[in-house]
Amino acid sequence: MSGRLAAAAAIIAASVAFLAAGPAAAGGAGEKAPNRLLVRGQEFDLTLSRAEIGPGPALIQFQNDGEDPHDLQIRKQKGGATRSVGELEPGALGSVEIRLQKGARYQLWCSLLNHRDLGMEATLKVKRKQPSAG
Ligand SMILES: [Cu+2]
Repeated sequence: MSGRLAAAAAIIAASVAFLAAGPAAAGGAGEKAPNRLLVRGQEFDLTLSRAEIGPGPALIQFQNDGEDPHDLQIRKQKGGATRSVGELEPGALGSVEIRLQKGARYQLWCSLLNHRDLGMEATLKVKRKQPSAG
């Protein structure tokens, strides 16, 4: 029971840290902050913090909320290079920076064993335009 609570607290802490480091945390003049996406994986699904994201540079974070190791693969639906966050132990957080093509769709999945077939996959849609900064 306390293990579950600790895991839940870790998830909340990760989410808060993620939200706190939003676009406003971006640095120097003229440097465009990457868009951010948090992907949470467990047995057996992937949950995206947003279904759509702006084009251009993106920081994709992968949190293993499960009880088994998982990884995260990302590839444009129409093909191209596969980027990945390597295998993570339960509770671990990893990230990868990627440049997202406007209007494209990307597949995300876990490549371990048969996890993808079991449901560890998701689709991310890239908008045609960057939403105007608020
Ligand atoms: Cu997996």
